[in-house]
Amino acid sequence: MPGLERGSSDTATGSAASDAHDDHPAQVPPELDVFDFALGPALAGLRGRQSLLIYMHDNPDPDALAAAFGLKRVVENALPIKATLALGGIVGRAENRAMVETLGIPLFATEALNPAAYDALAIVDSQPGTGNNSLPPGRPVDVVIDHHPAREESAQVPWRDIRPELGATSTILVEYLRALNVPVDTPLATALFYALRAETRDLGREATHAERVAYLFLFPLVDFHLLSRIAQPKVPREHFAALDRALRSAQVLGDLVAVNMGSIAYPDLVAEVADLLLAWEGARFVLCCGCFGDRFYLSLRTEPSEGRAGALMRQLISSEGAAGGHGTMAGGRLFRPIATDSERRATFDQMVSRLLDLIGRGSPPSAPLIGS
Ligand SMILES: [Mn+2]
Repeated sequence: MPGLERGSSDTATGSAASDAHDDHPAQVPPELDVFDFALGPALAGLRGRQSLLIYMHDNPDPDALAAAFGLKRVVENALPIKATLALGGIVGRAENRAMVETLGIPLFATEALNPAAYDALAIVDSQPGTGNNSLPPGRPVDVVIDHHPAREESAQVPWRDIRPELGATSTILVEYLRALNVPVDTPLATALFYALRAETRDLGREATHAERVAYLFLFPLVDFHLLSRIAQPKVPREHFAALDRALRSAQVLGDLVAVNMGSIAYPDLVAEVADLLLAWEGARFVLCCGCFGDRFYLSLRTEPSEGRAGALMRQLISSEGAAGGHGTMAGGRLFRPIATDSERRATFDQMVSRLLDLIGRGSPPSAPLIGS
């Protein structure tokens, strides 16, 4: 395990990375192999454990799925440990379901898992205490790898690699795989590559140099035929019915487009529609809401010049729910159950007027985006 040895010989000022490029200077240009996290000691901290349960945020997106898939590969290569991916919520979006099925990402529903049977816990693309994951309450977490702003609850986690400056959690996993020289097979490379594309909209949204480096590393390893089956999935008729309803109910309020989708077939449909509508030339903000069962979900998108979606979503939801996000994309869910159409309508109206206040737009006239 060269990674462990490199890591354990780290000094306070050294890094695993500076040693790593000495090992294979011919393959890896030095600037591609530099990262700040001391991976060796982190892995060494898991020595003696036999089973790692890896959580993502609930209703995981491609970045969460690929990061969990990557972490499984990293720990299973470096240690005699077996890792299991815990799925909270559902994989709803057609692309994400295609990703899981096409690449064989092994997920186990949290309802069917007993966390007490695992002697280590990890979470990727989320953190303890965010309210958007199914981590067992009260149990210490051993690994947190994320690119959202660091939370107090993560401070005591031994393997704590939180880099809010990055565009994707998957970037961190690519760096681990490279530093440890773990072979990256086609399914894993394709998963990580799709995650980078989806999370950063083809490197155009919040992507940094690190994402571009990871993208180039993965490029020759990707199966583009599989990738296109993921990116252009076949969808059921209901998908178009949902889009039709969403487009017809989209309201324009100045430069905000707000959509009350009512009852939705899966939670991340709100994010899908928010992404779609931000393409409209008149939109600087898009807020999309919908209920999966009695759970009220929100998704917010902003133009890059208004890059404060995460902060806006936290203010919007305040203590009434869980919120998370970055500069231009954020999501949230309310804690209280919202069961009826009229409750949905009232909650939606309340969220829209709060958001208009937060962005200083007052109460502009409302008009449908399309139709009459
Ligand atoms: Mn992410």
